[in-house]
Amino acid sequence: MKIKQNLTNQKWQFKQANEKIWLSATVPGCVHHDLRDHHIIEDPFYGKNELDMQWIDKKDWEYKTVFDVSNEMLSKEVVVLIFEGLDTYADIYLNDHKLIETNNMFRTWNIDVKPFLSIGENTLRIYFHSPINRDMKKPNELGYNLPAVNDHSEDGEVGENKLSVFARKAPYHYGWDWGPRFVTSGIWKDVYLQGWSVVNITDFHIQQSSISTEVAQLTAVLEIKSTVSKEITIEIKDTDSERAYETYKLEKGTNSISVPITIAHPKLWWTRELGEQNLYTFYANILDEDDILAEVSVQTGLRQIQLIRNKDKYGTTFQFELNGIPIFAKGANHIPNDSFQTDVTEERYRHEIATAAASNMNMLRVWGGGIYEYDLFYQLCDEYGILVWQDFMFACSMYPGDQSFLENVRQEAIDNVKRLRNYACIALWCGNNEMDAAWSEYDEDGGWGWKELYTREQREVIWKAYDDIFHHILPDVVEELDPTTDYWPSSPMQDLSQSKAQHATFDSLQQGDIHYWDVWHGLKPLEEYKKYVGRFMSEYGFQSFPEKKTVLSYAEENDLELESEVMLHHQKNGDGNRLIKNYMQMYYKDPKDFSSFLYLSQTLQADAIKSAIEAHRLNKPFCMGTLYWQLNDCWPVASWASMDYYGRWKALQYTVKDRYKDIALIIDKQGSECNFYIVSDILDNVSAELTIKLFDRNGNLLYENKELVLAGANTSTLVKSEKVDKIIQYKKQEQPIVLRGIIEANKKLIDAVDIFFEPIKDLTLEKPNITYELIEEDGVTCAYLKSEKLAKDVWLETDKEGYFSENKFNLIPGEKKKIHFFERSSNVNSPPFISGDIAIIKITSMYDYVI
Ligand code: BMA
Repeated sequence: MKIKQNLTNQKWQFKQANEKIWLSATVPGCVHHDLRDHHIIEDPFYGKNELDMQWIDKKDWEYKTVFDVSNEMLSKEVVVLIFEGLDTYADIYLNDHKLIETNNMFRTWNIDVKPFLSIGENTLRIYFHSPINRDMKKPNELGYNLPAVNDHSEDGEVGENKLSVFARKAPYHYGWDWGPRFVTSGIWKDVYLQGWSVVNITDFHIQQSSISTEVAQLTAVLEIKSTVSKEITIEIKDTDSERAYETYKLEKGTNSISVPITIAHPKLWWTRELGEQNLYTFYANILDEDDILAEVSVQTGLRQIQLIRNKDKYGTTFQFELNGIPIFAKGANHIPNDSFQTDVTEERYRHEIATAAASNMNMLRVWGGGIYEYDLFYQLCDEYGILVWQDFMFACSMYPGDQSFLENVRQEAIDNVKRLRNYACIALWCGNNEMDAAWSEYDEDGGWGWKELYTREQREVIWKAYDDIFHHILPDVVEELDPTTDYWPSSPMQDLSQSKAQHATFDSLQQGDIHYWDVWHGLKPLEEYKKYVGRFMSEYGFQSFPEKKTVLSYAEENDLELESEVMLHHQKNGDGNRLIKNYMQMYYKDPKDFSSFLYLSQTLQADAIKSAIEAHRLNKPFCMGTLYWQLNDCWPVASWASMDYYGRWKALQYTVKDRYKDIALIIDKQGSECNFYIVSDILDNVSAELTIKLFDRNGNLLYENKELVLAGANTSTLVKSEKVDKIIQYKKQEQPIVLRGIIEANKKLIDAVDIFFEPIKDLTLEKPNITYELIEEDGVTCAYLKSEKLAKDVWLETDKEGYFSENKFNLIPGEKKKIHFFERSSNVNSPPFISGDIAIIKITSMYDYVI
């Protein structure tokens, strides 16, 4: 049987290569992390510290550890040293013998080390070359810079040299329009020794050939290494069914073996809204008579997931089907949770994925400028029923195409497809982010103006590299190693054979996936979200600032103005603050002060994304997915995120939770008409009572109408249209009036939505006087809130970490709203959120923030 000796989490040391003194180090970790622990650098996220830390990536660094090797380990026929991740250009020495040089952060390195080990003390030393120095000559050698629009080379003091494209290293390390530039080096994943004799199972894949509720036809594909040629029996079993046996003659070397498995009446894996997240554990044992020579296990969920692109009356569908059921994808784009990935604890991952589930999501896109995520991320998505759209790690750049680069990419794809293909959540492999659209090879006038910068010959070379990677290498790896999962070359793309400009145009809405950025980068009004609805909206976004407590983690009280150096430093989208200000002027009255600006930036972001989500959902099934940009942050910053670096929910996170409800009422005002839609993501028809009430600011009921409505399963149904002038018969000076639409089924509230008839900017709000009572129910204290006057966008604050059952809601005089609190749990053995006592420290609303 194989044995493992972990070399992480033991005594490690590090030093700058040309210095003498070794200091203690943490592995897994990175140089920045260790320098910070030794107070050689300060908090990288504070103030403008980022700029003082750019020297680190221009130095070489060394790490070493001394470890004992046992007799038992050395008695094994094969001993391998395995690095699950090295960031990035590393020379590995074992007892001063150089083993290999590495050049890809995303690959796993397996090295046969038995000849270089001795019983007792051994020294492992890793020499990290500066990723900047290593690649510095490459633009010159190439004769030009490759496009890399988010590479902040100037912050990194390397002028125009866009080096990110040369290193197979997380693109966001070099800066992004929400992220700082910290080009790290280090051992960022586990490292261990593995010893085995005779046979070893090095890979175990459960390929899901055909899945239905009656039967699952599977193939267990094993990669087995053997030191002998010999007959063995393979036993495959799962959590609760029959065993399958297969006798096989192993050859010396690497063997690939397929064993068919059938499971009758399998318990299928479903997304959160559709059913249970049933998971199976499969075990593979290699038997030699009665002895177990090797064993391995893997967990997966049985499901069929497909991207369906069929011609229909509008164009071509772009929808995921799970076990034959069309899914409307509700979710967000995920970026790495930290500039220093090894700081992301298990608890932070759980918090993120539990937040996605609590926000009624069923899909996350692991975007291509970050990392192939840790296994834990996908395990949690499997557990919570959240699909993953998985990009390969290429974004907003063009890459070199020499043979060694291409081969490196191919190996990277093999490692990661193999590592991730057993997760039930993996719904799609996507080649890259926005490269096809930015380059736009087949549309001379399209794209971001990149190809125009190159000569005809250079253009050909650059496009050939693109074509090789995204139309050959990556799809071939997916086809070979994960043939039941679809591949899509780039996001966004209209079709497999052509590309148009990134920004949606009316003629591109009928097919493919869309990144719609004219609202925000193009300063188009929010109403445009309604016009540009495509088949699958894989990106669109709107920025806001984090809450004050988070701002104060990087700024001092006297930095608290929009144009201060520190605030500008924590806004990486050059135009960001101007855009927030412009939009705020368009839609809101002026903020009273800086704190008000922070609050209003959040409500504005929530209002913007709400209108996009509603437009996308009510167009179901024309549109079958909405993934806003972006769920999380990698440091404290102004960004498009719905939850900040500390995992604190912005107003948008609450709005998403509300607008992603599996059954939602959407009121769409079109001119003088109000259209009431019920959008359902569940598989039963919904018969509900729709109530429409109109209130004045004192809570007087001006109008009420109730009727029974029927909404279709898994679609959007227009259940009622009403002329607005018919229902609003009030005098102008009595505004604001609010229309509340409510849907109930079996006397249970399903959804309630408010709309106002005046633009928010024109609303005359009065001091609301919000009060609350604390009441203990089911062992926890919750709050009942009420207000004397109409209160818009009520915002509750607490000093605990966690989330309220609702926030950013309106209070109509006369209503009592019950709010409870879910506390973030620091204990990974308990659920990520626990129902806890509410402790409100502040209640405000729009009235408090505007002039
Ligand atoms: C999209 C993303 C990111 C970027 C975001 C905001 O294009 O793919 O590259 O951070 O927009 O500009």
